[in-house]
Amino acid sequence: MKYSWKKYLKKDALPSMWCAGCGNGILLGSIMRAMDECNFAVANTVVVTGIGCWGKADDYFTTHAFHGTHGRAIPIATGIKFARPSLNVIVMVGDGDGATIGGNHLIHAARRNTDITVIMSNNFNYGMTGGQYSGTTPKDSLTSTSPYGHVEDEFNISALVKECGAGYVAKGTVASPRKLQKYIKKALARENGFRFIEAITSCPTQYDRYNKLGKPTERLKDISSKTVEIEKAAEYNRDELSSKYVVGEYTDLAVEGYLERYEKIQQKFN
Ligand SMILES: Cc1ncc(C[n+]2csc(CCOP(=O)(O)OP(=O)(O)O)c2C)c(N)n1
Ligand SMILES: [Mg+2]
Repeated sequence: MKYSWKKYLKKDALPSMWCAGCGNGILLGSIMRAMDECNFAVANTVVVTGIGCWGKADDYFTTHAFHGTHGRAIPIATGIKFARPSLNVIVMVGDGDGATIGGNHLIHAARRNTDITVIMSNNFNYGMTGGQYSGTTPKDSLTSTSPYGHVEDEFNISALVKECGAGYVAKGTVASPRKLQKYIKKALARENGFRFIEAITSCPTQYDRYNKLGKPTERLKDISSKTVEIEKAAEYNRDELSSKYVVGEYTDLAVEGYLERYEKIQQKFN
């Protein structure tokens, strides 16, 4: 019973393609444990991904999977959910995929309360393609395309998704995988509305190396030391928050999902 989450793990696909010390494996474990807690049937669940290191996540699930295109995982998942609403549809996107090239799809799915769960692995860069900066790369940090310090401000992507009207939004880190699991379980257990989980993760080969954040174990400690609970965020100013990870539940609202509203319209004509 303790290891019943392993039914979701495609063991033949191991070892994973992720670099040694990458936090994506920790996130994968939190997701599978949360799916197990929700008793998700393998045959009734679809994992949808885009392209990127985290976009390879679908390789490791025994569930149905759709490996989509970069930035377009959310519209693909929307089509799957609307075509067959009884499916559990879980979307896995990177910060480049979901917050940058596909940012428009993310905000509109949140606004519509499309009935899917999106789990973003935020490693603060385009990991797969050489460590370029993305929409979540913190100001002043170093990447392959900002070798002297990043000029732009970064998104707090969870805050943005909350403002778009999503029913459930939470941010956790791979340094606290049980908390992450708790948030993912809450998101998956909801039957409707848009649910968004942002998981801050490590990237030893690109972001962490450029920024001298230490070996993978040191980076996990570094992530913990930069974590601020959302209830305490008001104690910091904007500049201070740029180097912190504000974690917790950003919103937890009872909302009508898109499908529920659509059905109400249909009923008017029946
Ligand atoms: C339309 C399109 N643009 C660009 C690319 C190239 N590309 C592939 S993965 C990637 C970045 C992935 O970054 P992210 O989503 O953060 O995932 P990570 O690799 O960091 O997990 C890019 C730019 C692509 N495949 N398709
Ligand atoms: Mg990334």
